[in-house]
Amino acid sequence: PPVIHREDYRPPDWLVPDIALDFTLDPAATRVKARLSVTRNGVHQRPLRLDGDGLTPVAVRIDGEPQADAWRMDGPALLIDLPGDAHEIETEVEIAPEANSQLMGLYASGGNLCTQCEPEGFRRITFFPDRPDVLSRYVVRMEADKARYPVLLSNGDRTGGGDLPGGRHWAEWRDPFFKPTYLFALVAADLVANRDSFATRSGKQVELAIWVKPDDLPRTEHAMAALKASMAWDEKVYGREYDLGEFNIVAVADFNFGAMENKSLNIFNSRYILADPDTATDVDYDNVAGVVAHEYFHNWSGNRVTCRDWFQLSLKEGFTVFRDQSFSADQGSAAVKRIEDVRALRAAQFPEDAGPLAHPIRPESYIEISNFYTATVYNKGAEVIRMLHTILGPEKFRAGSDLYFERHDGQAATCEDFVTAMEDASGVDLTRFRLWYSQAGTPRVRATLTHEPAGGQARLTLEQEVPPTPGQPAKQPMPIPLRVALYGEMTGEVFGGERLVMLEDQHQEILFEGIGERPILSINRGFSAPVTVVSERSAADLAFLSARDDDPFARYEAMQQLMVDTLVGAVARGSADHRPVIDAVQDTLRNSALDAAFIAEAVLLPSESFIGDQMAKVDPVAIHAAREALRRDLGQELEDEWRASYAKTHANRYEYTPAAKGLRRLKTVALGYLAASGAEDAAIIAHRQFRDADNMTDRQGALATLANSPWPERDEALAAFYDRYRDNGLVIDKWFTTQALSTRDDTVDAVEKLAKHPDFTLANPNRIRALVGAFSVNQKAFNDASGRGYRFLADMVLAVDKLNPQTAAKLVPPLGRWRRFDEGRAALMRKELERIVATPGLSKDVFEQASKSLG
Ligand code: B3K
Ligand code: ZN
Repeated sequence: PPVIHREDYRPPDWLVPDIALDFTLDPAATRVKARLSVTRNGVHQRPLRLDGDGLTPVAVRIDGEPQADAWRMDGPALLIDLPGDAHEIETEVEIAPEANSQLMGLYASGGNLCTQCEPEGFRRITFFPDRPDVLSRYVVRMEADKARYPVLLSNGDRTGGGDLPGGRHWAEWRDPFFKPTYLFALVAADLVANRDSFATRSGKQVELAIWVKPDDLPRTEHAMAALKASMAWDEKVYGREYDLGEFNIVAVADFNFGAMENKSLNIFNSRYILADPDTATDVDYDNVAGVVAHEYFHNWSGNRVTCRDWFQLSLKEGFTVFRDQSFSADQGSAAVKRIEDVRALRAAQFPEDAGPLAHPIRPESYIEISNFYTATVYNKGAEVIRMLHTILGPEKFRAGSDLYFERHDGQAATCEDFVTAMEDASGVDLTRFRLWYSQAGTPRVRATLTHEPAGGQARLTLEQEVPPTPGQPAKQPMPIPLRVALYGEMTGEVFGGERLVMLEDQHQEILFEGIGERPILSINRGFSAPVTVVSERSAADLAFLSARDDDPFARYEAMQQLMVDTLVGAVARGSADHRPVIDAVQDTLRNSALDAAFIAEAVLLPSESFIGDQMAKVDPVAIHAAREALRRDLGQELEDEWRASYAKTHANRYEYTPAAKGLRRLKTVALGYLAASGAEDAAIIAHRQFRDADNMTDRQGALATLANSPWPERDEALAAFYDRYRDNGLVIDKWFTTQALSTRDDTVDAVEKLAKHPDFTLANPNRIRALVGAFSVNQKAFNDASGRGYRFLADMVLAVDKLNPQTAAKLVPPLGRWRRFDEGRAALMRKELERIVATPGLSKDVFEQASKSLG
């Protein structure tokens, strides 16, 4: 398959300022008529190329006349030779939404019809130059059976509608804003709406609606509150106001991604809309608010200013993730939000950056762009914007974003445009900062602190190394903003406050004066740069920071480092001194100045995969054993503390507040440690929590503890959970995930069996991710030495690929981690990748992921 290169970008040959679409909707056979006004862009003689994917033209008219010999097919695309500089092109095609298993273009979900166009789904609906730098005004007319599809929605404002003979009806929508194809949307559905409104700061009234199945209506309040909060936040923090009279959100059960920011008609995976205490955990609530905000924020960072080409994806995604992270931080505990975001980055992006699929946040080439909606483009992209915010400071950053929106409103822009706007508004030279857009790989920073008591000087030596990544063997040093503080060992005072150190070179030394006692280094505070810091700090120093650092992230980080050092040591030597970790955890648990949410994060051991990522070769069995041994010791040695924490957090009347969320989190963490301790009554406590819970957070927390256990209560709880929620797909997803993540020795068997469960289906991406995606991050089970986990995953990739290549391709990366494992496992993983690549009829999505993973 052809490789697309960033440097090959050329402006479009033809522009399409206006498009009128006319849909005669039917699940088996939908007619799509398109009328395009096209204008030649520049001086050239090239034909008009209209992308298509699986389309056959029923009719083609040029300036109102059928012109059989003026057009031809070039593979899937339609080519038209045009004499003049402006013409009107009409095409007509027929598509079958109910047969669309890729969930790209127009498809059916739960009996309704909806679209997904980003990145290249529009060409599955009609012939068009399907690229983000062709911006058009849309008029959309649709007609459908009224009983079956009473709700007809598209972008912009509804400008007409009415009844038609034969029980049919029609509606017309107009979007006054120029937009690219990927933001087009249409919905024909039998849904009900939660309606509300929002008055913008200039006094405009916006009608809001969240469309769901009737039974789900009571589960839409949280999303609606989040939408209104997002609208207010974007006005306050970025000065961005909403620009249309309507804003619609539609929830669908079958969706390849989280949600989609189509202009004024967001379409959501229902898991990021629906929430009530009985079916959604606190994490789900947070995700709903975060994704609602993310899609809403795209109205400016994505829609009003869009991307010139798909290599610029991080222009909208990195920036918008940064915006949604900031929004969530402002809604609750900023410290805990930062910890969660860094944990997600380390779990998903660091391994990507260290593996065969590593790419810069602005990739240089791709085979299938859908494969580049990655943690790198999104989450590292957000870290890059955050670094700009740190380097410029909030005022200059805001001046930069204002300039960017003003300068590029209505345009398809580039990452370079964004950085230039930041530079122009701030006066700060960002020449070297641009390396963050072009170089892949997680920089490693070695930090060494020495102290000269006589002269009262401390010297911080920083050394950076950016590891080689595919296609980039040698790297330049990056500008790395590090927030640094030095603590006095005896006094506990910070010397001279926090400093922002810019590490620009490969090697740099920073001198601190007036350091009268031995200093302890606190570095990369707030995780100011997405790097790995290597510093030889003793267990005592880390314990000090975990108890005293006034930056909550640094405090959390010190505890994590202490735990990682202990566990990596235990794996290397077969055992380790657990005492420093136990004492530090005890101090944290007893510290009444800390809130429960922070304590729960801080006392949690790093995941097995994160421990693996710190080692030259991953030994999943030894890591699991070492971590379980430490968990057991922590459980036993601090049993009284865990019981006290549990008792304190046990009060069981549900409330959705940051404080109550923190207590619930700590409660289940304490339960986990009690279970690990082997306490005789742990099974009873877990089962009681499961049975008596008045909310899903407590219930699922208890179920996860039970699912890891050998206790007889386990199967009973899993069966009860299934029976209670058998009609709720999103909760049944949790039932699959909880079992797929189990640390028990029989998890591979269980997962193979669950894949044959009547509720498992390859047609629903959420269900695939719930079982197969979850299993593939269960380091112990997935890497079973037999290779059964790898075989299972490859079988699933191949089965899903036949229906839905995009979702299949997302399952591949865990197999690409083979270099990180022993020869036996590596050979088994490669064998599965080779089997995938050799399969006839493979999609280019899976081909790209699997072939690169072998590299
Ligand atoms: N922009 C969409 C991406 C969906 C495309 C998936 N192939 C979701 C988001 O980031 O808001
Ligand atoms: Zn996005």
